[in-house]
Amino acid sequence: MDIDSAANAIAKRAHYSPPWADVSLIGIAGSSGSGKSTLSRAIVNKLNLPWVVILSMDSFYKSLDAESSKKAFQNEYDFDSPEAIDFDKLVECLRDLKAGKRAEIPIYSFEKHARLDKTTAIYSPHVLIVEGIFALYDPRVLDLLDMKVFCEADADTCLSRRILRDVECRGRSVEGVIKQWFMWVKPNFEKFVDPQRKNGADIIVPRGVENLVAINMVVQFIEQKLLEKSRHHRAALLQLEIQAQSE
Ligand code: UZR
Ligand code: MG
Repeated sequence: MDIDSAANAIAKRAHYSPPWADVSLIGIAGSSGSGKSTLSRAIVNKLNLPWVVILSMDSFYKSLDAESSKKAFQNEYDFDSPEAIDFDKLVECLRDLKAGKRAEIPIYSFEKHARLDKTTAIYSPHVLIVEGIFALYDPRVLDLLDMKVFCEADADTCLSRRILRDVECRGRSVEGVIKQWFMWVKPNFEKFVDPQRKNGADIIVPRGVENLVAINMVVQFIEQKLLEKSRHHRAALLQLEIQAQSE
């Protein structure tokens, strides 16, 4: 092959998009304590594939100024409003990943109520699960999602899970968690979180991780998507091969 035809072949290949440039994005929203993180991990385990990443929206909290930070330490800052989330940054990261680029994910410290200087890099996942109370909130995110899941659980289940987790893992007091629940989590659930089911949720999952039927449905959907992409990939490669032979 001479230089010109090699250059032509490369130019043609440049229009070909490999499967890793086409990550499947799954959004999992639902109340705090509804089991989003556990459900996400169950899906990853069941999928049993490499290149599956869970992205928690906790990473996208905005850094707080001194005044808001003071409030936060007294459980008086509203972390359960969409205002607290840096959706622009989230959209930027998701778009980068969709374009096959590397994304720098912020690291948020709940001890400092600020974003750290470091980031975590994600690149080339085949499947990315975005989980958080507002995973189905921003229209730009909704546009990018291949599947929208809403996790459902009774409020008393959510509150008891939240108390146990926040006391054990997040160094909170029972009083603090309960105060925050009635001040922010519950009213904002009704105002912002619950209405997300209407933002085109493809599947509503009651009983989270116990719901094997729902987990299997999500897993089958992802497997189907990956199979389609792999077929498309092989067909595109075959076509390139045929073109190369005829040149
Ligand atoms: P989920 N949250 C924490 O308190 N600490 C963390 O490190 C991460 C999150 C809280 C957050 C919000 N607000 O109410 C909730 N505060 O967890 C969302 N304060 O996360 O869906 O996992 O409960
Ligand atoms: Mg969680």
